[in-house]
Amino acid sequence: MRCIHTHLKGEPLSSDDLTDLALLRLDLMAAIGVDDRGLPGNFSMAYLLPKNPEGQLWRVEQYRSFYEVELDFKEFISSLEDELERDFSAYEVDGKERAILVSVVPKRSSYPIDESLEELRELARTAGLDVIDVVVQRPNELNPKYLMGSGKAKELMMKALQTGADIIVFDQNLTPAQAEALSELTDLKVIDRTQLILDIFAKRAHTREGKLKVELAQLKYTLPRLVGRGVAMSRLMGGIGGRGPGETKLEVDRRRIKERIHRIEQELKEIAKSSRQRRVRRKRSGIPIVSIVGYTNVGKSTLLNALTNSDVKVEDKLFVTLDTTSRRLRFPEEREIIVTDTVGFIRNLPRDLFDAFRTTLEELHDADLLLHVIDISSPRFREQMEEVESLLMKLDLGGKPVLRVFNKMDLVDRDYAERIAERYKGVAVSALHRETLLSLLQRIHEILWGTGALREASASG
Ligand SMILES: Nc1nc2c(ncn2[C@@H]2O[C@H](COP(=O)(O)OP(=O)(O)OP(=O)(O)O)[C@@H](O)[C@H]2O)c(=O)[nH]1
Ligand SMILES: [Mg+2]
Repeated sequence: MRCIHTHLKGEPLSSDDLTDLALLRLDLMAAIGVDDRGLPGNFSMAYLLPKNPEGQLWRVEQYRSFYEVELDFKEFISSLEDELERDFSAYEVDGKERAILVSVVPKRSSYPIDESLEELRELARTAGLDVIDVVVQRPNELNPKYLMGSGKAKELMMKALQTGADIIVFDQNLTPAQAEALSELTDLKVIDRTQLILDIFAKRAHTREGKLKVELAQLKYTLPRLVGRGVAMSRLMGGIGGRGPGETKLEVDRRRIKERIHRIEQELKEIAKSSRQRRVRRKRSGIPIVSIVGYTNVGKSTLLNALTNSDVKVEDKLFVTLDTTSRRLRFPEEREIIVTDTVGFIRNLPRDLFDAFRTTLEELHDADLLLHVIDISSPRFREQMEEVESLLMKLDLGGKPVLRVFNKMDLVDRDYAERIAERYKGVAVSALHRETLLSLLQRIHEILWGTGALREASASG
């Protein structure tokens, strides 16, 4: 497909011509000048280049006269095409989608760009994306249409094409209008942080309840983005690897989605009722409940496993656990507790997901003690700790006894771990090394049953 047009004053190809060439993936963009007599004059053409070390996207060739052009166009384009084809198939790495991460932050803002991008990178990795590039834009002011300026947005799309990216992930959340405007610039998928997290949750949800909650959050996210046009819809909502609410559901209109939301909410209410009854029974049994909370990937499930000899799934990825798991832990003298593991927290947890998982977190109200697990080996552990604690406040859990558990002490200096633990009145442990858990068990015992010394902690499931 080529675009041949006239330039009445014989001017060379404009930058708009060239961006169209790239963004529309044309084979050729040509301009024919017009001479004084109104006949064909000079001639310029541009075509896309295969990947090259100079990072050139296209080549422009100029001819003084249209009649000088001697080019077997068909042959030229088909050999170029072959080259481009080879280029692109070379990109495929074990079927992973290639992502470019983008952060757009106004110059004066104090937003923690690097930290946030680091976390976005982790999220992308968890979602199975292969991050090939990270782009940071610092405009004087945000452009409401594309977040960044339109020139920069086009540049970004071209870079994506050139590097063979499949998907662009924004660290900032895009408004429905921005998501639509950006998708119009390109064939690539454009998603934001929220959608990435929704996607991970969708992949992770296993129980009926978990699946319903994630679907609810996805539908609520989708609804305001279903404005009019149907074309961008499947692209916008396809999610990574085509997950997400699925094509057919996307074609249904807003009303059907609203109905679905209503039905899910009803079903979740039923589920909540029966789990409330279960909780009441458990509460009545009088066995103290200790709930493990904390940022995602800090080692909550590992700790549950170590404490109770269980084998809840543990992985070095974000949001491995979505559903609550409870296990018993016996102390000497016939004492026992119920330990529960919960979904991890994250900064800027998408509003819809927070709402959806609120009921899961409401179980925390039954807890007699919260173990707040913190990954002491993370350079961001203080921010993560504050984030979790402010979320607990939001959930009205501020009054619960909390014990801070500084995990992964095996990865840091021992003195450092102990100093931090002392400063925050917590304990330092390594969930991977059960012999480090004694002081934790001691503290749990003290908090629940007073000071009686705990000599021999038996951690049998
Ligand atoms: N070095 C070290 N690694 C640990 C320790 N505890 C957990 N890990 C690792 O940290 C990663 C995350 O552990 P999980 O137990 O899945 O973390 P989580 O908090 O349950 O994570 P989510 O459920 O995804 O929120 C895994 O790779 C664990 O092996 C520890 O004490 N030391
Ligand atoms: Mg877990």
